[in-house]
Amino acid sequence: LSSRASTILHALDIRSDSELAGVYDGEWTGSGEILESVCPTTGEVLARVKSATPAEVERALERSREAYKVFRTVPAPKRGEILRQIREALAAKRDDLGALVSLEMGKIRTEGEGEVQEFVDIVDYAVGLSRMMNGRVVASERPGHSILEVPNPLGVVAVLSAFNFPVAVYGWNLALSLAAGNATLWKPAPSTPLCSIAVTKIVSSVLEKNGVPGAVAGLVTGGKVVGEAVVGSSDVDMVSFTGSEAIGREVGKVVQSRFGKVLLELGGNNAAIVMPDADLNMAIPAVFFGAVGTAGQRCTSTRRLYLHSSIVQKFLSRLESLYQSVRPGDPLDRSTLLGPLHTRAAVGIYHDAVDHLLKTGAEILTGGAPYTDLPAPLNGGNFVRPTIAIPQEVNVKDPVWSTETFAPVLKVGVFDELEQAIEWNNGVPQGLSSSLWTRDIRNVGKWIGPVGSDAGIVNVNVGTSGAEIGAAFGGNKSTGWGRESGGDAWKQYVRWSACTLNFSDEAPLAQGVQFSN
Ligand code: UN1
Repeated sequence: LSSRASTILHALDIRSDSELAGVYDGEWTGSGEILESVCPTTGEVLARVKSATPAEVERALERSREAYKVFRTVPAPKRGEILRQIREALAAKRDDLGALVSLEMGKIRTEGEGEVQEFVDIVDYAVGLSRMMNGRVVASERPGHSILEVPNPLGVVAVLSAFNFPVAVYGWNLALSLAAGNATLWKPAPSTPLCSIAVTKIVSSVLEKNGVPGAVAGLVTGGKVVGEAVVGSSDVDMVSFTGSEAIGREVGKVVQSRFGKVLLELGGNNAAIVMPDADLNMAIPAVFFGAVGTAGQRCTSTRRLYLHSSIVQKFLSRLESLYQSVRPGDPLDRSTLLGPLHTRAAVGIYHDAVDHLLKTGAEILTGGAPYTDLPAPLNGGNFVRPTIAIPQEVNVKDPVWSTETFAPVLKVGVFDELEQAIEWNNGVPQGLSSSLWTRDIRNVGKWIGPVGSDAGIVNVNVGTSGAEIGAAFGGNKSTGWGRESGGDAWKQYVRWSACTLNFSDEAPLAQGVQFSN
């Protein structure tokens, strides 16, 4: 193993000289198919992980259920105290875990660390929540009666997370699920097993110290078969899935058909709209980060840019020079802004997208090809040039505009009226994030109101990506309508009971119904 990799793995107590156990259900096991963790920057195999067999998935599900039965009786503020310790344990490993995210996923250092920070933040939030997951008392129409809406723990929550946020998105779910008194079973993306093992080690050591069953935060690594077993299991009360629209559609159907709860976080195809009065000194760097940050691999990445006709030239020439200043490099190196795509397959997807743009007559302003001349060891990585393309026309029904390409390809369209740009913003199947740049309050009112953006995230003078944890995160339409992280998202992680209590000596029926003569 390169010293670059071994230092990081060592700091997180991950031994990569032998095959690693990829299943945790209170004990570390795993005897299934081998998953290779491949560094996207160099192509180096970082570790080989033994994923879950069907029998191991079964056992993990059983243990999760048992763990839930114990954990649901722990008072919520006590669960909050455990969360507080998890927060401390994560914060202590922030740099090492952030580096592992960069090593295994490929995002740059500050973003890898930011991802761990996002986990820390949501755990902080959940600590507070543990004393605030309140139900309510409803006025009853009957004398001597009272109605309570009571939140109780839900059961087992399965989290199927994506490669692009291999730590934070699990964190969003784990934090709320723990506060709510559930057991959580994590099925991470098969290409980021090390992140999930490192996180599970940190979390389980805190659980153990507190005498809580480890299966409260279980892990089953694996591919499609493991995912299907988890999603299809009636032992799982809620499935929280992050990934593509195509797979999300299947997950949704399977969980719905067994009447489970499902929370979907699917494709984003996010637009930024820039008005003539916008502060371009703010808007241009924000679009640059939104489109090129994380090498375009956030579900919130900016994929469509709608510019007012009066500022097109100015905007694009400045954006283009930012694009041209960016150099690919090792994401672990603090000066790098552009890391690799996560997989070889993603390079193919990038190629296909650029091909399709060219075939349909788009102008490629900059980029359009992978890097071919990088020095070793970066020549083993999946580096592509961030691309700006101007399609011939804006036709939101065309795949050029209507599909999410998980790579740094930004498409530009030109408008004259805000109404037109909003129509384009809303005209695609997805509805995750959106961003308007303006200083005119009338535009803001339009944008955030009933005739405005139909996305779940509607920003003003803030880019499409990089949301804080405080508000609920999620998207509408084919993004799946799920909400995670802050706001009222926790309400999905509990089961609600409406309890009507009668303290009187009579038993009247509601609505004045009489059933005696
Ligand atoms: C994702 O890309 O799946 O808003 C999540 C953001 C991050 C989370 C992205 N806080 O970009």
